[in-house]
Amino acid sequence: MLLPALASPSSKVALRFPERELTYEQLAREARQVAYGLVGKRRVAVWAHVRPETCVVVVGALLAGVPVVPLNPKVGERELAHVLADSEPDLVVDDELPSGPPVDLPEPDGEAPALIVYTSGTTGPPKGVVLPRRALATNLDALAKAWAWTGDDVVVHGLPLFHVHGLGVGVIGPLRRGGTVHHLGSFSVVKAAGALRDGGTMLFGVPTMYHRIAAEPEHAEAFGKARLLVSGSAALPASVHERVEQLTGQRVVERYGMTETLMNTSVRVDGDRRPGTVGLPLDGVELRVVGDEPGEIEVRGPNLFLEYLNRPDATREVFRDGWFRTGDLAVVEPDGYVRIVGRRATDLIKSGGYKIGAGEIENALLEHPAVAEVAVTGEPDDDLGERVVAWVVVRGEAPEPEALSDHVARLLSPHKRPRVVRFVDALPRNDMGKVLKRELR
Ligand code: MLC
Ligand code: AMP
Repeated sequence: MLLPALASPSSKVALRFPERELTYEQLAREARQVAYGLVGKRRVAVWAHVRPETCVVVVGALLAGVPVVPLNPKVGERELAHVLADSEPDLVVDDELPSGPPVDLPEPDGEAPALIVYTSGTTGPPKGVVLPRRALATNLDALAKAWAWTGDDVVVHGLPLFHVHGLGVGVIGPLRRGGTVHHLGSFSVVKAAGALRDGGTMLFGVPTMYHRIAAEPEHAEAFGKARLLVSGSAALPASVHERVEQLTGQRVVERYGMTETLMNTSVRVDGDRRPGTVGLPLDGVELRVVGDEPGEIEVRGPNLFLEYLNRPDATREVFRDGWFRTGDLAVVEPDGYVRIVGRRATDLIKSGGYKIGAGEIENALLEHPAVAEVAVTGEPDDDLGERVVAWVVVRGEAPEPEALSDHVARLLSPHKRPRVVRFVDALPRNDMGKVLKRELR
């Protein structure tokens, strides 16, 4: 059973959001009502606003065995059109929740798709990653073991609910344990500190959030009290790790995951929290580094996704003899700790913990009338890890840089917008006409 705490629900708080709390009894009742309204549907999309209703719909769909596509509430028109055309939901849930008398349904099969999460590639539009129930169940249990995570834990975070970090690990995780999610509404250091002072035991965040925590020493004592500070979705710089330790007395636990694999490795609660490493493979996850070190990380195990929706070609490409090729480059230290040192594709950018494909942004910018040629790169950024930079050859008069950023935010998503626009006379190209991005950096 994926969510045992909902089968015999208690009066304990399951979901705590700024505007409303739901106990397990309330959540179970509301989710079973949603489940009634979803029975028989092939797929449902939900606008993943940060509010408890999003979790109620996701849980209702999990009870009903209907795969859920979480939609970024700020998604732009082009990206939304793609996600809807690709996933073909027979219902898109926004303000009005599907409803009816609460139903009890048999537990769906472990191989049944649970979530379809869209993730960027280097080129083309995002792909829908189809995650089965057993991936969620086994992965959350492996994390529970790694972190001694129980129903007594209150997980605090301010993550978006349309990715596996915030929704999978951050919401379904605590619900599987029978514990509490305390969502901040949106991330701020002050709100995170307040929630930890108010009973929070674990904090989940991306490195950008820890960078901001390290920059606000007046709240250090609250973070020092947490049972566990966990970072993931991008590399936590050693300098941030060390600064957080100096300020709070706590060393951040780093884990490494991916939409297609959920979590692969983590430092254990009683393990050595070495800066720059993501710990050991989780129970049940097999990990190997292929080729000369640093080599590519490949993983195998019950944590893996089923396929990219409607993309058998792309699915085939990422598997080698049953092993999933992550594209991440790593070395393994003598004691087995994994140290991620880079990425195979230069056209993937991780900004604020979001994966962003350069090609997708280039295609969007080329639709702007003032853009003749464009190349998008990622540049180191203290706060975001990397920032999206657009190198533009203009057609006619140069537009305001903000106009190009807004164009991308409107077509794709605000987090994909270029943070810097550089106008150039020409792009460096090789004899074949291919842009030499390395020369732009
Ligand atoms: C600014 N905004 C605009 C805009 N400029 N909106 C539209 N058009 C424009 N031109 C708005 C934004 O919408 C937002 O609104 C606000 O301004 C600030 O947005 P931002 O610039 O994106 O915020 P930023 O400071 O960059 O955000 C940092 C952050 C965020 C850390 C809070 O990057 C974040 O939430 N990251 C989490 C990503 C994540 O969950 N990744 C997990 C992937 S799964 P408003 O209203 O929001 O303020 C994965 C697997 C694994 O990786 O291992 O976990
Ligand atoms: P996504 O496709 O958004 O799920 O992002 C997955 C990618 O994020 C991985 O392939 C890694 O490149 C990166 N990532 C996640 N966690 C970590 C980590 N702890 N350290 C370094 N990179 C990470």
